[in-house]
Amino acid sequence: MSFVPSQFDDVSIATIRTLAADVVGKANSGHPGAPMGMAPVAHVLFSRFFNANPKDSKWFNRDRFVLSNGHACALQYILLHLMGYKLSMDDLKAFRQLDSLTPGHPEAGHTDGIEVTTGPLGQGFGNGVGLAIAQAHLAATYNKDGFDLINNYTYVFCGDGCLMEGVASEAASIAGHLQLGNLIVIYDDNHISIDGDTAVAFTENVGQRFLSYGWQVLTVDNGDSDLAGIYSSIAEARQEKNKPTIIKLKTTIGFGSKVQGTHGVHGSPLKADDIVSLKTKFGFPSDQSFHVPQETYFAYEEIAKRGAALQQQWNSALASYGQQYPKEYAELARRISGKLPEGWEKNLPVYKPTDAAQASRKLSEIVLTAITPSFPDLLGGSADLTGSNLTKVKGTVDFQPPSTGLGSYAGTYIRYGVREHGMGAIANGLAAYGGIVPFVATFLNFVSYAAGAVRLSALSGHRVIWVATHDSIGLGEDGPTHQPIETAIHFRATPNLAFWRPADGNETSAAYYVAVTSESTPSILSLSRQNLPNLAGSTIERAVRGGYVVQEESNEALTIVSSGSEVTIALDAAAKLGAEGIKTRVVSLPCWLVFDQQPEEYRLSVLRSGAPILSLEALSTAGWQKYSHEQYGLPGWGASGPYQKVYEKFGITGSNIAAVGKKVVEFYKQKGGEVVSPLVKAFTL
Ligand SMILES: Cc1ncc(C[n+]2csc(CCOP(=O)(O)OP(=O)(O)O)c2C)c(N)n1
Ligand SMILES: *[C@@H]1O[C@H](CO)[C@@H](O)[C@H](O)[C@H]1NC(C)=O
Ligand SMILES: *[C@@H]1O[C@H](CO)[C@@H](O)[C@H](O)[C@H]1NC(C)=O
Ligand SMILES: CC(=O)N[C@H]1CO[C@H](CO)[C@@H](O)[C@@H]1O
Ligand SMILES: [Mg+2]
Repeated sequence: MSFVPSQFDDVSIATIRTLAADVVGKANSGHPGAPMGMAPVAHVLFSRFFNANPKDSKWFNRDRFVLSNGHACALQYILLHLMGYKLSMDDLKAFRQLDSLTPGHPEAGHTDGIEVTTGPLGQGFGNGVGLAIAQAHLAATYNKDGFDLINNYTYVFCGDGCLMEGVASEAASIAGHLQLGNLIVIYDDNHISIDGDTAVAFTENVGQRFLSYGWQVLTVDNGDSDLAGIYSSIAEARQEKNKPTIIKLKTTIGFGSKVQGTHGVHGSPLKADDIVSLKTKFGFPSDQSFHVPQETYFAYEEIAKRGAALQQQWNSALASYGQQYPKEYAELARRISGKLPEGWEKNLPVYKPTDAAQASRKLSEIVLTAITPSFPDLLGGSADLTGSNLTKVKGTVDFQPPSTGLGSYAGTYIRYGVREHGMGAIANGLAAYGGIVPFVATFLNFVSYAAGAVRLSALSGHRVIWVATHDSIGLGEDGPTHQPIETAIHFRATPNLAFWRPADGNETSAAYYVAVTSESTPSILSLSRQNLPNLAGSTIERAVRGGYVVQEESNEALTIVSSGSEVTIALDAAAKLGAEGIKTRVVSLPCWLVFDQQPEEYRLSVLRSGAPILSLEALSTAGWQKYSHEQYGLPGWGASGPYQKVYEKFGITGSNIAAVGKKVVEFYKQKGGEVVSPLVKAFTL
């Protein structure tokens, strides 16, 4: 296979370059440099190799494309427009304007053809690794002799910035270990980032780094015009089935501009006279903006036709597969359609009040063990804490390259290594691929390491489930370095992220139920290391509302609202207060996001007016003001010691909370007047 030039190549590349200048110029905002520099590789990749059907952007076996250097999105929008995705010339003209389909960085679920949200550098690289894992996994699970149903590639563009970021290094390291031959990264090696020449901060040998990760490394010395060289490097990358490939593509940022090769063209529109000179240089009419020659549209229509034909062939292959392998077909078709396995939720365990106390991390393992056999979509993994966080269900096989003898690509358990941030970005890619429900595990404290990826799960609506164990000072001896204090409020403040802190077995099942059935919301399940008794009155049906009354009282003097491991302590305090004639209700509030979505009437019945509400959690009290009049929690960092001693040190015991509760009741009695629920407000957002 060698490069066959087309009469349309030069004009197409010039179209992309001049359009990039116009798109950014009209918005007077954006990044023209990388799109102009990467125009040739984009053209060669999409015109010669890329398999996708612009008229059906969700076709399952399409190649996946990720623009990890998301600031270069003018390039992606232009390509989508030329290929005939649902993105018009008017959309290009509305670049970076309010409510347009062409926002400042690519957003998944917003613009047709965008697979993952990018812009925070390095994330897209990690997503690409996740997409490639999903592809390899589904291929190993469903392909049969003569039926290569899942066989496509993930292509990632990235720049210097992405390769400086740790998240990309983590993902690259595991991609090399996993021998992901279907992953092809094209590195825009233009020697420029915002501060200028990369000589000021980035002088490592990137090629050697990736070689040592186990990647194939290819170099194209002239990415500005050597189309044949670009072509043969991509072709070579596709030939390598046992290693991911990175192509170091040397380009000139802002190619064609008067300021090409400088950081001046990274993130500022070209000056008007520069745009005129650029168009003249490429033989385009200098007095016209957004000019697309017919030849360019023609060349890109051919790409779309090829994609449509490929999908048609694939559909008939899928139909014959259905004849020969009806069972596999039914399952694959279900997964492609996004439906969950019929009746999976019937396997969620329930507990009696008399069942033994267990750690919620253990309860989580019991859930996973119960649901996994009839839930092939689950693709789990842990950042080197498998034994502690109890995420590997007995009998599951590791996802590993067969040559290692450690597992297979059909395996459903990923050994992420100690790479939380990479794991989070990879899980976003797994979710974005479709057909997979990823869960990932680490200590709650170290979910913060992955916060960059977690916020993108929430922004993009990826169903990623974090099994986050050791969730408070209750982890005890490991001490303040491992005790998450601020973590819950950080993630509770993140829009569209369900942070669950279940208090017992039924609540843990409820958390899993909501996490799995919330298609467009990631969840963090915050789980205890220490044993928790089952609460009389907790049921899945009640807990799925995010908050409910676990112990009712009429004409109460006090309500204690709590979550997770502290609900039992709240109940203990309530019993002590009750014995002194101070009637105390207890509310369990395992998930703020879900509780906030309940009807006002329900919320006001749970956290009602008439008596003060005291919150209790062995974490920072920040945010609890929304649900309570008074807050008890940790004033600062935790401490190292046996966990009961640590709880005592901070006064989180039944007797101290009873004393605090008494003080609260006294205070409000003295103060006089009506005690109104903190949920009663002039407005809510
Ligand atoms: C995590 C993160 N940090 C910082 C930024 C801000 N930023 C956007 S582009 C950029 C420089 C990127 O350089 P490079 O990838 O080489 O892009 P080029 O200048 O070649 O287009 C920076 C620092 C970001 N988008 N994401
Ligand atoms: C990608 O999928 C199409 C359609 O199934 C197929 O024809 C093509 O060969 C695939 N690409 C590779 C490299 O396997
Ligand atoms: C858990 O839920 C089941 C089913 O709703 C219920 O029968 C049981 O009593 C609940 N367990 C506890 C501890 O409340
Ligand atoms: C199912 C599973 O792998 N469970 C393991 C969890 O971790 C403990 C050690 O902490 C092992 O004993 C279990 O076998
Ligand atoms: Mg650069």
